[in-house]
This record gives sequence, structure tokens and C-alpha cells, in this order.
Amino acid sequence: MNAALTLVIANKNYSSWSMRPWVLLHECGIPFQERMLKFASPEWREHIARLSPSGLVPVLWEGVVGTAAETGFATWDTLAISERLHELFPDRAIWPTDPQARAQARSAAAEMHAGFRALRGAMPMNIRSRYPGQGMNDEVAKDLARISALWAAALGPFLCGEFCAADAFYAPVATRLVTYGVELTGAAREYQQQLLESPGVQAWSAAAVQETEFVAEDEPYANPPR
Ligand SMILES: N[C@@H](CCC(=O)N[C@@H](CS)C(=O)NCC(=O)O)C(=O)O
Repeated sequence: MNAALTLVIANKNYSSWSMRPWVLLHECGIPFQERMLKFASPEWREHIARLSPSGLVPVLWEGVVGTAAETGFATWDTLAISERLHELFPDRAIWPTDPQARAQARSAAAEMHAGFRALRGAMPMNIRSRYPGQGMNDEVAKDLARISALWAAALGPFLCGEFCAADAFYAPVATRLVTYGVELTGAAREYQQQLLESPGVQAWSAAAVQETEFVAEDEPYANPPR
């Protein structure tokens, strides 16, 4: 039997990397607890070194959170967490069962994991806010064209058929397009809607819009509240 799982995450409004494995676990019906350390909080400063080997979130803990390997075991980094879940739950289709579909899903996830820097930099995830027209430039437009082509080639209803880790990797992009008023067309738009309406994305977003913390480094288009 697998040990109990805990996912260490940050703010649901802002933390796009945290969102990915949270949505994946939710969509695949894998029970887990979440442990939220909000950015720039006293709790983050007190616990991050113990809860995250890299000092970043997300981190997946098996067993007792923040302890040595005999009782707890940590996997950090979103891609590594996806692979760990694939090994722990081979029957949950974290990746597609067909080998070629699996290779394509991993390619799409890795492309997101390592790339789209212009988009990530200029349009940081901010689920509760609306900044239409902000953040667009030539490099961002290039990233968006590639994402649009990738999404338009989705097998349906998700990228490689049924929901898998690759879709979880693009969930924060689907919300960014709403925040910054970027309108896709055709099959890419249909895929975006499918992703936004998935129960995992809905559940995460519902919690995100309730958050009130203002994290200045993720808010290039807003003045700090007084
Ligand atoms: N490559 C990492 C990136 C993780 C990452 O950058 N996490 C951000 C939050 S979305 C973080 O922890 N930032 C805190 C900091 O930089 O101090 C992954 O895939 O998990």
C-alpha cells in the first residue's frame, strides 16, 4: 500500500507550478492532503527549508511530511512529481497507456516545463484578476502561436485523448489567457474551454479567487493595495 500523500503548494491565485500536480491528483482521483505555504509569509520562511529540498514548491511528500527518509519521502519539481505518480499509480493513466501517445504527452509537458518563458514572464498566473491587453509582445505572441497550434492538434477531448499529466501542465496557461484577455479560435479554443471546465481546474480556481494576499512580484500590472 502506498503511503499517504501530501502536496506542498503556495497561493492558488499565483502558483502555477503548484496548480499542475494538484489538478493532476484531483483529476486522477488520487487522495492527498495539501499543505499551503503562502509566498512571503512567516509560515513560508519558517517551514520551506524543511518541507522543500529545492526551496521551491510544489513538493510531493509520501508518509510524514518534512521528515527523514525512514518516515517521509519527498519528490520535488512538477515533472518529477508526475513521473513519481505514474510509478505509484500505474492504473490511473497519469500518462496515456499507448506508447506513442505517452511520448507525445511527455513532449508537450516537457515543452511547457522548459519553455514559454516570454509568456510566463509577461503574463504571470493571476486567476482572480483581469488585465486584458497587458503583457503582449512579439515573443509572447510567438509562444501563444505555438501553444495554439499544439492545442489545435489535441486528439480530444484532451491533448492526447483522456485527461493526463500534459493537460495539467497547460492548465495555468488556460487561466492566463482569461486573465490577459487573449482569445483563441477554433479547436484551440475548444481545448482551452475543456480544460477550464475540468473539475480539477474548477476546484483550484474556486479557491484561488477567494484569496486576498497581494504578492508584488507576481503583480506587474497592479499597484499594491494601501
Ligand atoms: N521547476 C520547478 C519550478 C518551481 C517554482 O518555480 N516554484 C515557484 C512557485 S510557482 C516557487 O516556489 N517560488 C518561490 C521562490 O522562488 O522563492 C517545478 O517544476 O516545480
